[in-house]
Amino acid sequence: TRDDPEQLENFLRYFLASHTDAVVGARVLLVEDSPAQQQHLAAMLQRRGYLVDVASSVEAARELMRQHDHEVYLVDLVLLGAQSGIGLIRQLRRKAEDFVLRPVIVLTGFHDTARKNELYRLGVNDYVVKPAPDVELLARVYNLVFMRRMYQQLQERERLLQAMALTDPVTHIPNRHTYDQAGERYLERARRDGKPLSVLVVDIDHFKRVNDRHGHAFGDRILAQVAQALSQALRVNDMVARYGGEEFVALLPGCGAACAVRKAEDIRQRIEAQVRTPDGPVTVSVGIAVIEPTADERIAQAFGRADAALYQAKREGRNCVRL
Ligand code: GH3
Ligand code: MG
Ligand code: MG
Ligand code: MG
Ligand code: MG
Repeated sequence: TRDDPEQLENFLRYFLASHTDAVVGARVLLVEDSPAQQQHLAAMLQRRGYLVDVASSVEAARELMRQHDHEVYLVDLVLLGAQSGIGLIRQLRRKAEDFVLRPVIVLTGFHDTARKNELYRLGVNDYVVKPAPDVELLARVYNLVFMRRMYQQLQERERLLQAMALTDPVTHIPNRHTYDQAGERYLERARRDGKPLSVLVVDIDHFKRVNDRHGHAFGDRILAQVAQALSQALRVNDMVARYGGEEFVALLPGCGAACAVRKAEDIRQRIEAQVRTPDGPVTVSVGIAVIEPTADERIAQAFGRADAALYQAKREGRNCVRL
């Protein structure tokens, strides 16, 4: 077999042109006690852009692991010092995710099937008998760096999609979907705690006029400002969401009638004081429903009562609070 890394590198270079961050700058930990092997492997990896930390013992490896995050671990079995590489490998296999996030290649002189199988059972990703051709080692290291980075990108993307699915893009507060998921949970918790839960429905007054006079983009900015004022008025355990259009819903756990009216009035005044258009202050009307812990009511029914109270507030002149 020919040891020619060049072919592999050409392929990687071609591949990297469209996956720019793969491999470049990957930090690997080489745990190897033979100075000749250390020198050869470190230089070979460094030439390809890897950052290489070298340790001759498990103790030295642990020290380097405290200082840096490594993307691949190359671990020899027989090392300097009291401990063999196995102890280090066990340390690198505590959580299921370690298999992807802390990939291990065993580097060993042993050609021993039983030992090899034992290490795979421990959860190592790969097993290389020394001396291995450079091209083989490079390919194996690359596979693991690539796997790790793809996994991280996937996780990042998932976090982003999750956040996008739950957040309203105009106001950056939770959307209706989040409210629907949270509502019943809030109610159950309030009942368990033997405390009331208040539902507030907040609707901007004459919002259609704002859009008609100043445009939809301006209207969007007003929506965001109202959402911000609402968030500022609430406590950490409260939740507020954009229910739809220019209507918001807030859940206030542990808040009975007097508390809910006070909160709603605070919200109403805050928005009137903080949010304005060239025509004057923006105002909201608020409808309130209180669910007592003993009441047999679904969150959707309470929302209906709050919405009815909101209509009453609209009928009775707007810029007011009704229970
Ligand atoms: P009321 O005081 O009775 O609530 O009057 P209103 O004008 O606020 O109520 P109406 O339901 O008649 O109009 C709501 C307006 O909200 C109409 C719609 O164009 C606007 N709107 C709904 N969603 C958005 C949005 O995402 N952005 C903007 N800019 N406007 C929106
Ligand atoms: Mg050794
Ligand atoms: Mg309306
Ligand atoms: Mg309105
Ligand atoms: Mg409305």
